[in-house]
Amino acid sequence: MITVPADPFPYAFPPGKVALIVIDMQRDFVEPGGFGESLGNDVSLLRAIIPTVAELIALFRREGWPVIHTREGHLADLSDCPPSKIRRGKPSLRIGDAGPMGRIMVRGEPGNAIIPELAPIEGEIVIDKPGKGAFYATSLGADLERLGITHLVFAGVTTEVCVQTTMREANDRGYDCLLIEDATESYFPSYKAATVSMIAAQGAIVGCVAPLAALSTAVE
Ligand code: TIU
Repeated sequence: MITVPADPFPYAFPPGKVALIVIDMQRDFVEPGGFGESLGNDVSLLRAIIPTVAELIALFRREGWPVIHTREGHLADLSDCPPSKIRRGKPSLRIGDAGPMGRIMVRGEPGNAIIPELAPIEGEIVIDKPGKGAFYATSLGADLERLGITHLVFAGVTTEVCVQTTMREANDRGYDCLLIEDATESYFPSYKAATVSMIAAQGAIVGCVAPLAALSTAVE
């Protein structure tokens, strides 16, 4: 077992049964001109975590542990996108509209791609998900079972939306979860702070939380 100092107690995981899930580090959320900015958000906040996420991915690759990437997006005919999701809010561009990086949140469009700094490499699983949670309507559960994974480490955006939803889905399915707090970000700093705190509250009701340095030192 490898033990990481974490909140609210040390997070122990068996190497060989752990995977990293990097949530939605795609151009639509992290680059200007995408869905995130169309919702009125400042994407520079999210861009600040890119070097930390890259370091976390490099650690997993070095150890030979699986790295799984997710992308939120929809089929070209939007048949997997609930009308309520399209209607929600008053974005300058809605899901399916043509934007500077292609159709907003549509699979295969340039904006749906993972940012080049964190691009998946040969052999890494990429999960295309229509929802906030990466387990809903995807192969993720079956993939993790096939790989014999019991412990999941999380990074990506946004902390209170897709990261938290996926961690809760994972927690309900029995996975032991760790959130790397400096490898996740929100457009709203107070939402990130509240999410990090509620995940670890009540004896890690959703999972443990630690900075990347704690994991790196434990793995060395
Ligand atoms: N990936 C993800 O979190 N999807 C969102 O729509 N997040 C927002 O914060 N809007």
